[in-house]
Amino acid sequence: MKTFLLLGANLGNRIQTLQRAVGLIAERVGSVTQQSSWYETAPWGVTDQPAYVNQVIAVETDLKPDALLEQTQAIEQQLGRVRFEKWGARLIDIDILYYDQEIVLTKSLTIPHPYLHQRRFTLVPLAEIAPNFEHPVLQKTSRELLAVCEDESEVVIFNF
Ligand code: A4P
Ligand code: MG
Repeated sequence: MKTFLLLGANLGNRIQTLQRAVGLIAERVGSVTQQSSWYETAPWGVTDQPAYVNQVIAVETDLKPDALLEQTQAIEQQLGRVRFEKWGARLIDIDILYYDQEIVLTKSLTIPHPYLHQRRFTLVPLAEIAPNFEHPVLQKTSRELLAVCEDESEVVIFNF
């Protein structure tokens, strides 16, 4: 199964945290087949927090969605994530954007990710690596979702 994951970090050494997350995902989730550029993005939701670095990766995995979530949450824990408030600052956040074309709606999991189409910090890196992947509910490609997205928050390629 091909899954797309969104990685986000806005505290500490953000790039190093993302690189460590990709390494752990490759060990525990499956082969990482694509990685977007790193993007520095204005905080969305709670705006009074540092800028994020976001990246979208594609992973080929044998894990079922619930086992995938268990692994991504364990990796968040291992990388020292402490959750202070919803949408607030964090060392690392890993969201499951897509799991093939499947639609998953359980107590702990909503796939496609419910805010995917509303946030430029997700759509810009996603459209970079998967411009023609179709959202199974909205039936639009990443490129089409980005074209109609009303979010205007800043998303720029990360510069050292
Ligand atoms: N959950 C349900 N569906 C999913 C899914 N598809 N992927 C559940 C991952 N988790 C999913 O998430 C809370 C619960 O969501 C999980 O326990 C899981 O069962 P969380 O990551 O623990 O909490 P959170 O991240 O504070 O809340 P939430 O609603 O996930 O927030 P988001 O949507 O992750 O937003 N601004 C910028 N620029 N870049 C960012 O990356 N991220 C956020 C967090 C806010 N602002 C941001 C960014
Ligand atoms: Mg999250």
